[in-house]
Amino acid sequence: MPSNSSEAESFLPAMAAIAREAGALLMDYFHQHLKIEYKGEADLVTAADRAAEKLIRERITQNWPDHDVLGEEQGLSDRGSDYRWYVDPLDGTTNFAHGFPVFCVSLALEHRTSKLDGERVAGVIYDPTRDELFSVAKRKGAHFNGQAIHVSKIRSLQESLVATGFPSHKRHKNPNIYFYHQITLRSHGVRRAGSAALDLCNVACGRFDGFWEFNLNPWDTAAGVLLVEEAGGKVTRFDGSPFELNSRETLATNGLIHAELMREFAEIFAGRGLETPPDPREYKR
Ligand code: 2AM
Ligand code: CA
Repeated sequence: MPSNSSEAESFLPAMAAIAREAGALLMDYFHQHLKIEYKGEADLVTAADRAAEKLIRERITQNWPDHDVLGEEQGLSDRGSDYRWYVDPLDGTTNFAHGFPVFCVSLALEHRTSKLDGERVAGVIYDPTRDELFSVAKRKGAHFNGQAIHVSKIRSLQESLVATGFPSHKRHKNPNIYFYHQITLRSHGVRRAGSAALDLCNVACGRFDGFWEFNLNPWDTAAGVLLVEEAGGKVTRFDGSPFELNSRETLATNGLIHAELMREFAEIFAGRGLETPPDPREYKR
């Protein structure tokens, strides 16, 4: 099958329907969870994650029986196809577990043109708590609930609202707290809402001017990175080199503050120290 932009776009209605159906399923679990409160939290989350991924895999297989699927919960089903789906059935699991309504479903489709080369051609991210659907097809632009979207026009970090995230495990090995500190001092603020896929949506539609995170997995970024790029933004590693799904560094911006954030990151990596904490007489003033 040829991979062209019209073909990529033709996947979107079915992708959106799958994401909406999985989102509705997550909301059923979410409301149950609020009633259950203290009992079986981990089990419930695992059940929601697994049930949503099972549903998504069933729908993909019904529509495209030969496509490969890589999902957060079940790993890779390799059927030898040129097409591969990246499935995050519930991005924002920690939020979900605590009843904090910031989570989503993320689906992306990659077309491999050779053994080494593949490009993401389409993606959807659905936030069932707000009924917000973000969709993207390669060379066909990014959309939010059917309207074309574009990244923000903010030109300096000082005037920017940006976002980052922290992993739920191995936080002691994550250097991001230093970045969080420095960028907080140099911007309007750094939000940390707990869903990388939604953070990327918010860059794409201009609510955030930039986003960065360490160690994300392919299913967290596959749809959102394409969305930012098609919305006119830029996504690279922290040193500006090309982003890949296994890069372990994601820097996504409106393009205009990209170089400035890269310079800040280079300085932090080079060891510019944290300012010492202020004396209580300072911060109470
Ligand atoms: P999840 O909710 O699907 O686990 C938090 O900013 C983001 O990082 C979320 O998108 C979250 O996805 C992801 N995340 C959580 N724990 C992680 C880990 N240990 N390694 C990599 N990404 C993680
Ligand atoms: Ca995730």
